[in-house]
Amino acid sequence: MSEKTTQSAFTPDADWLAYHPAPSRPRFRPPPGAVDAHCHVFGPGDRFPYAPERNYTPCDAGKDELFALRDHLGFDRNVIVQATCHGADNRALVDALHAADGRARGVATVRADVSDAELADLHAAGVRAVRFNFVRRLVEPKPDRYYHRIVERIASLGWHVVIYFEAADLAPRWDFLTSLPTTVVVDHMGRPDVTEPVDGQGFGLFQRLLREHPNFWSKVSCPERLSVAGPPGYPDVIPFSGALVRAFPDRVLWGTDWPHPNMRGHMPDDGALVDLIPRIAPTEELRTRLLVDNPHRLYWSDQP
Ligand code: 0GY
Repeated sequence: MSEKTTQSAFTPDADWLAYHPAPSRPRFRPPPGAVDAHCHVFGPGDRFPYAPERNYTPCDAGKDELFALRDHLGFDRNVIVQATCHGADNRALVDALHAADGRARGVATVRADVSDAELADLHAAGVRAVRFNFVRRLVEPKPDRYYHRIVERIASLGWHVVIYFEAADLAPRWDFLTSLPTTVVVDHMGRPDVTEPVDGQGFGLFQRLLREHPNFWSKVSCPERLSVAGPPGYPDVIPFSGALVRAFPDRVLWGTDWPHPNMRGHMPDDGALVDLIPRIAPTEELRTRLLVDNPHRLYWSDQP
């Protein structure tokens, strides 16, 4: 990892892969109102410094680039997820939400001692969830009671929880996860090992989580991160995301994950990712639920 600076400008990690400079225009046209429900903004670092406690330094990927990608891909709205490189400093996220003119909602990272005034400001900007991240290469997870305190703080706002964990964490964290009283959205299908069968032990347990706990949702995102087979079709991931779309059509979300932090080996073409949607959601009805109805219900229910 390259040296981290506290200056106003930041040097990306030496092995950092920048987002695709010219994504293709997808052949699949998303339905009106479609939402990219998992993407990030990074910096720009001279305006919104990266957090001192971060585990990586990305290249800047700001709101203007994100909104240009949204339009290029044929989407209408974004759900912008706070990334660990900004820690619990949500200023870049809030700035993007204000600039989006109602066409973006946010998922913030807050500490357990967040003030009511800060929560109210985040809500006014368009934040509707907090993110708990248990991926150890990104953050040091805290004791369960820390997250429960945050859940108590957000309850009155009607927010939900977005969780990022790896497949091996599901069994040990089962009791904690299933104790959460809010809607819970799991990032990237809980990161299955796609060399195992869809109905194998690992992904079987994840499907059981959704089957037995109707407050759980899943993002059917990140084929590029999970695939062993690789681009452009990521064929080994399609059965996993397709199974969730079919089994839980009202509790799935789709996102690009732009600007694809910490990708190793290759950077996906965002247009090619969009072209995979009809393969995981083969009917118009499934696609409308995945891209429009579900994210609107979760993030824009207070607004048409
Ligand atoms: C993602 C995935 C990653 C990073 C983060 O907050 C983050 O830094 O979520 C990752 O490295 O797998 O969803 O953006």
